[in-house]
Amino acid sequence: MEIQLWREILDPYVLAVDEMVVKFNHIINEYRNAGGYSPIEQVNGRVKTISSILEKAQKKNISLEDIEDKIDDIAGIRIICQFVEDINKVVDLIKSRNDMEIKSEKDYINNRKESGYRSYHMIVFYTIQTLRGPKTIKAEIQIRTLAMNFWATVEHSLQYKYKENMPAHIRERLLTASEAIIVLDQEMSSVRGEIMDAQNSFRIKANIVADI
Ligand code: 0O2
Repeated sequence: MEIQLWREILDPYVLAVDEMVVKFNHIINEYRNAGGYSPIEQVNGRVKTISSILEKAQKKNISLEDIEDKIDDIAGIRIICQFVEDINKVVDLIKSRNDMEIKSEKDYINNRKESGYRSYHMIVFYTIQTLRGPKTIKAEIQIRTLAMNFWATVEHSLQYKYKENMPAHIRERLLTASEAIIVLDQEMSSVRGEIMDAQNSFRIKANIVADI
């Protein structure tokens, strides 16, 4: 496929990712400006690269015409939370919006993947406005804690390094690390109230200083 054609296909996804990142960042600001704790710590977005789309299409036997139909994560949003409890809050928040319609959900928090991967996935329909009128695309929203993100980032790099041939002892270590992440998230949850109080009073002080 020609590069110009790819650009035409991917441009709406670029706009959708940009818009969604702005909106989620705005939610963080709304919480913080109200002096509250934001269940969203940070948000990132990316459009899948052409080579990664082609790789996935080949792996899943998807023809080029079916790419938009069958690949749900061309647009990807990653929402990072401090605590596991925040994840459900973010899920509810997304469900309550009228600019994102839920297509499907996967709960890898309570149903950890074989690799040890944990995260909450939502596929949403999102409509953007183009010169040719509205276009609805799909986006994958991954919601996870900072600790889960640490694990997934390291594991993703190792997957990339070893492809299909990750040595068994490394896979075992990653599983052990994934269990440690569950314990870490539980421990952090047990001090969640304390941390939120501390963060709120820090922000209030910082706002007072900024106002002076
Ligand atoms: P990348 O490079 O992050 O874009 P799908 O392939 O999406 O149609 P699948 O594989 O059942 O169907 O979807 P799933 O399990 O919801 O996974 C989609 C994405 O979740 C992956 O995208 C990863 O980003 C992440 N993910 C899933 N499993 C793992 C895992 O074991 N380890 C890590 N680190 N991430 C995982 P891509 O396209 O595979 O990769």
